[in-house]
Amino acid sequence: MSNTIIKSVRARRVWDSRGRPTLEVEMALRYGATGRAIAPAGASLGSGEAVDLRDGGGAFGGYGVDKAVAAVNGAIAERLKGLDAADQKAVDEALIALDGTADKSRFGGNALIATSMAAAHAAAAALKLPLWRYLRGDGDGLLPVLLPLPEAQIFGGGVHAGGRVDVQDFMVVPVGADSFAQALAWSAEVYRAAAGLMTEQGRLAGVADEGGLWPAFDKNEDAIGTLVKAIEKAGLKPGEDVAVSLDVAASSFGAKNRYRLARDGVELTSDALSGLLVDWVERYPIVAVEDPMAEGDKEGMIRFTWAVGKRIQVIGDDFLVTSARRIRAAARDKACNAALIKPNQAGTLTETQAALAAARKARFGAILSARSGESEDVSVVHLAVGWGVPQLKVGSITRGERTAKWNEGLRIADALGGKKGGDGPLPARSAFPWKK
Ligand code: 2PG
Ligand code: MG
Repeated sequence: MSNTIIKSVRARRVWDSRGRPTLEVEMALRYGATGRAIAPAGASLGSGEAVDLRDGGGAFGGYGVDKAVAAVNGAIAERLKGLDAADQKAVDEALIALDGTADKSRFGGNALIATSMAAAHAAAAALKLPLWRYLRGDGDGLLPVLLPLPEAQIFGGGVHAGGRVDVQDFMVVPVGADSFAQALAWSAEVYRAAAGLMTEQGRLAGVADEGGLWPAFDKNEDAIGTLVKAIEKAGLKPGEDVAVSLDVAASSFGAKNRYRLARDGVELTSDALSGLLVDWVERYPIVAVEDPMAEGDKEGMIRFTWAVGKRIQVIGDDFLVTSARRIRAAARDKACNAALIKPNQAGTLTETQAALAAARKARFGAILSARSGESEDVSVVHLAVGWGVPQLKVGSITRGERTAKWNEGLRIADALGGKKGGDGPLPARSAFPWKK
């Protein structure tokens, strides 16, 4: 009798890094194995994402999850009991059918993703495997296991910093690092150097939602300039050792043909915003730009990708919302060349994996990503390693909900490198083939 048959599913309210309620789902299998997962939550949301079920009303600003918890403890638990947790597809299909809505709004994307991930954790526990190893399966047995290349936030802006600057994430990508450990060490040195520069300029003013430094700048571009200075101050070569990556998150300050960069005091057409970003790409060591245009501005995405898509990653986040269908369409239109992969945008692991498969088929880059509202849950790191996703984005190198993920990556790297004395190679060169 299989030891991965689901015996019970229970949810509880726990708290995320913004102090908002979220839910944790715990799944118990026959013969005692258990697995649990916590739903993350975004702040800059794509309109095509799976919708979280929130209670509304006055408590917790409307962010309560009592209804989502009740959905798991009631209908979802009832339906999943007796299914095989190791059959992720069957579990996810049951969740999707039970919810019955296109946007997962009945039971909530939060209830579904926590349940879907808890099933994977429980099955891995029953088989006595680390989650990444369980997810990898047997098929890729001969391929080397790679650690993802980190993308770490140094300044946090946009809706994660009260709109203090318009661009949302100013990140570093340690393209020249030889290992996951070195990539993190370099990111930490740059963070420290950036904090030092902000102190010298009298601009150090706390941190944004993902632990990146508060962006007390006069112009958006100043943040990029300071980031490059910080890389140099850390004794690293901008572009060669450590490159810059931006998440413009343009949907949060504009839509088709009307983008208002409040910090720069300008209102730009899509064409002009593209021109501004291309200019930045030309003058700074930028290797990736995420959501350069608003989610509905396909023409703008095509224009920007045409201009720089051969040189840098143009990443779709709100634009693609981890949807296989949208990724296929973007590939046809040449509207970007990389996909941010966020499990809770899709709502289940099976749909997340389908989006990843579509990205691979399109020869897109892929970045497994956490959300701005996070917890100690480290599932995303295991998904990245287990599924062989070449890059990982989990916010800054500070704050427990972020370091929980980076540190889990270090543990996996150690476990992998134990035999050879190394700590697992990075796929850096393949993620950015135009770098050395
Ligand atoms: C993003 C993420 C992470 P959020 O836009 O890529 O930075 O933010 O989770 O708020 O969508
Ligand atoms: Mg984004």
